[in-house]
Amino acid sequence: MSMSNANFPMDAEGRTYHVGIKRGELANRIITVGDPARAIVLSRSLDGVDHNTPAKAVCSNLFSHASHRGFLTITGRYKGTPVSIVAIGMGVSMMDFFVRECRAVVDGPMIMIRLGSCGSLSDAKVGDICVPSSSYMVQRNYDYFADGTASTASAAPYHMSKKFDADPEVIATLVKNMSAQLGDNHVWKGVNATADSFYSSQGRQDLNFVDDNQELFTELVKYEPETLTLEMETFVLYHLARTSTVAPLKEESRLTAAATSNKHSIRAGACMMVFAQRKSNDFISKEDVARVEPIAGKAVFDSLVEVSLGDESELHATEGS
Ligand code: R1P
Ligand code: URA
Repeated sequence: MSMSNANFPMDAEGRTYHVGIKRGELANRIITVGDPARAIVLSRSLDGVDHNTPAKAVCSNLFSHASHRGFLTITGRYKGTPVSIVAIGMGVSMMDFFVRECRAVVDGPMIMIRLGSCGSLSDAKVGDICVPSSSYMVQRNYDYFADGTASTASAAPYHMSKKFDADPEVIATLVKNMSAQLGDNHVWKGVNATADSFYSSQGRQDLNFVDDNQELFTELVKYEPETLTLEMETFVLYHLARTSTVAPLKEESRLTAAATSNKHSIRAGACMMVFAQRKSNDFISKEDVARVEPIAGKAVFDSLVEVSLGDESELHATEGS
């Protein structure tokens, strides 16, 4: 694969370097998930899908592209509206690749909703759905662990960022549609914490490493009493949506953060299925994942097509190619 433009690499066909998609292959309305198998489960709700397609395959009448870096993009229509599903793998860097590369190849406003899994710090049980209206980032403070520093450092071992908000209408629509599918008592609102590790910065105890995280849950709840969930991507989605510009800036009119308007080209939201109940130590069963995933997926698709994008500049995404 030969690429040009070191600043934003693309190949001769206009495919982005990591997600591997080009203009015309992606809808303005996107569900993003971690697991490619979840993307395939969700794709079964798209219009015109052949339900005899083998379980692990994408139906041949949908557009799909698997990139060399592990991203899987599927595009079709839901109730007549073009939508895409993009599986990104795990972690904040993958979310950053996804948001920036998808934004680069689509014209007009976009909506991106993450359907992920999470750990619950609240009373939400395994199989319940959490819909966070904002997210902060929990990062290991690497300096704290530098040789000879930990015992004397006054800094804390983990750093919590400021919160960034989701789009309120997207969140309200997700809560409504999730409640319709699962019942009010299985849908939770609150704040998400995105961690830079599944282990240390999510308070998991691992005696093979010095993590100094025994008090982390207490610290998180003290920092933000409405902390509901711990996972690994949502903060970057909310953060980038809130720093997205209405139209690509011209170099000469580059905005500073302080001057950025409150209008953005990306509307973002997220919801997570509770896989790990961190207070009771329960973990979800395979059967519960298989039960909840498609139902939650339908609620996300319903929300994705219900929220207005502001104008009708939606791409007519490729179908059947
Ligand atoms: C960790 O097991 C992964 O699960 C969660 C975390 O954010 C992390 O990516 O989300 P997904 O199920 O979407 O991957
Ligand atoms: N994903 C996470 O990041 N953490 C959990 O505990 C479960 C899923």
